[in-house]
Amino acid sequence: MGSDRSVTRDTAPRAPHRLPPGQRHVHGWPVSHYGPVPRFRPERWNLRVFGATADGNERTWTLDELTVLPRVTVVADLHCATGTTSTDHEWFGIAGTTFLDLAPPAPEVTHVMAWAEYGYTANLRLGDLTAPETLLATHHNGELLTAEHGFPLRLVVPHLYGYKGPKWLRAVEYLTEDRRGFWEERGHHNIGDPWTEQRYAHTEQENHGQGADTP
Ligand SMILES: Nc1nc2c(c(=O)[nH]1)N[C@H]1C(S)=C(S)[C@@H](COP(=O)(O)O)O[C@H]1N2
Ligand SMILES: [Mo]
Repeated sequence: MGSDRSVTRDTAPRAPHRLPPGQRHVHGWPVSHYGPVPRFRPERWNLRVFGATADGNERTWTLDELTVLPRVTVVADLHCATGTTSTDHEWFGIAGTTFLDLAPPAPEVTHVMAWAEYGYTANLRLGDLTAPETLLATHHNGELLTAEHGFPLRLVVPHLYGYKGPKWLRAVEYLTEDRRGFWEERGHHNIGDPWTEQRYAHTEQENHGQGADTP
C-alpha cells in the first residue's frame, strides 16, 4: 500500500468521542447484513457502472483494474440504524470522487443506486457518493476486507447509516430521479443521516435532509 497516494481523513470527532443521538458504542466489529455471505468468484466478478452515464455507455472493471487506481485512507465510525456504533474503522480504497472521474455521469444525474450481490441496493444522492469521506473500500485496518465484511469491495458512506453502504458492491447505477433501495423500501429513511436520526421512513416528512428526498 506504501506506493499509493494516501490521504487520511478523519471524520470521527475525537475528544470526547461523540456518537449520533440514540446510538450506543459496541466493542469490536459485529457482522450484520441480510441474507447469506456471497462467495467471491474472481473469473466472474466485475464492477459495473450503468444507467445515465455521460457517454451513454456502460463500463466494467475487473478487480485487478480497480486495485491499480489511486487509493485513499479514511478513518470513520459505522452507525447501524438499529442503534449500534462500532468505532475507528480505517478504510482504504478508491475515493468516490475518483470513481466519478473515471465514469462521469450525465449532467441530469441526481442520485445513484449502489448494487450488491443478491440484489441488495441502497440509493444515494449524487453528493453522497462524491462526499470527501466516501470510498469504495478494498481494505480495513490494513488488511483485505473479510468475506463477511464485504470482500472484495464495499461502499463506505461514513456520514450516513450503515444500510447506505453495500458490502459486496457490484454496480453503480446513475439515476436521473430518485428510487428507493432495499431498506428504503422496507421502512427505512430515504436519506439516512445518523446525526438527525433519519432511521425510519415515517419521519421523512418532518425530518428531511437537504435535497429532494421526499418521494
Ligand atoms: N450487501 C449488503 N450490504 C450491507 C447490508 C446488507 O444486508 N447487504 N447491511 C448493511 C447494514 S444495515 C449495515 S449496519 C452494515 C453492517 O456492516 P458490518 O457487518 O461490516 O458491520 O452493512 C450494510 N451493508
Ligand atoms: Mo444496519
